[in-house]
Amino acid sequence: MTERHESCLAEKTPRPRYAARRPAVEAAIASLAKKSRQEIRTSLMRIVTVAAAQMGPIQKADSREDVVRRMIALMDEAKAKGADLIVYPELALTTFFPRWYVEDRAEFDNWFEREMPGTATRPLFERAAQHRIAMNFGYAELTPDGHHFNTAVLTDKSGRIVGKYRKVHLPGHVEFESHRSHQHLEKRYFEPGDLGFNVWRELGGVIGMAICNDRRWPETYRVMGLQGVEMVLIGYNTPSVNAERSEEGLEKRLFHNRLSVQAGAYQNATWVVAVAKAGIEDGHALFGGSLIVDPNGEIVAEAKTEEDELLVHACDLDATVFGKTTIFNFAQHRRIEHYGLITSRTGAVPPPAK
Ligand code: CDV
Repeated sequence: MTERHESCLAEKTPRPRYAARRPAVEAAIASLAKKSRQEIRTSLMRIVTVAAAQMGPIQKADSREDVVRRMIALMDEAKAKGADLIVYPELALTTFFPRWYVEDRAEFDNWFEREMPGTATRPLFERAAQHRIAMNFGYAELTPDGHHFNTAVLTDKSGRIVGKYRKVHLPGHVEFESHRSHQHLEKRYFEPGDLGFNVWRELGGVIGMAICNDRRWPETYRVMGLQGVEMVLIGYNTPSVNAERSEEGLEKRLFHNRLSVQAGAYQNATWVVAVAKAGIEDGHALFGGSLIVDPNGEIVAEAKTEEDELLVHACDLDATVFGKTTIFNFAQHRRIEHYGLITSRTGAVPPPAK
């Protein structure tokens, strides 16, 4: 072989180029080897298998440890069913305490968490990391500087908190109101959230959070829709009867629940996972009806009980693409020059009477 021929062959050999790429290729292979089959499938196909973990009632006397044990049992079941993400209700660690009127601020601080995870919740985070399952749950947050929020967190699959949301729309009232069949004192216990409606890149998609009453407001979904949200996670505690209209019972309340969630999903071409705390808490009824809604606004799974109950669905995040690029292609069709009142006016002001 001539020298010239040898150098030609040397030029053609892919070895030097591969050698340069080798560390990256080996790192990719090593990281793939660490992933489960489920995770590889998820990363290639943008499937997020979500478990909506409806919870039955939590009584005033139940401890955080009791509740966390129930949450872990639901998580074990979710993992066995292949879930990537488990979604628990609003204020998942306690009874829905804003129904109780208390004068003494110190007394009601017992319902709040000063750290997350704390002693009682650490086992939940540890189990999530062990299972490699992301989670979302709500709790009452007391900040180091004394602020009270109705909060939800999102963790990644290693149990690290990657996102926090503080409830913006607080229903109810501040003082005891005797005309109501039950009290709903969220405005007494909490300040309105100060973080806005953010989204996070997690699980191969764009994930957002909201809490309970937020689900009834189109602005909630649209602000996240404008950030390309593909899955909205919402926990709730909703009394089965309207405190100010006793004839509005369970059926109508469940209808409004579906209506709000389905409209939010369809109009923003996003998955929505809405999860209840349900059943009779110290004599007060909360409805169930947890549901997973697809980006077309259709219900793909719905709870049947008012107990701890798991709904599992494999959500294809690419199912959001059609709506986002056609009828709800915001960039193409929205007319923001006509939407000013939405951010400049809070209450409705009808035109002057004739
Ligand atoms: N926890 C809530 O925000 N509950 C309200 C009730 C009071 C109407 C809800 O919108 O479901």
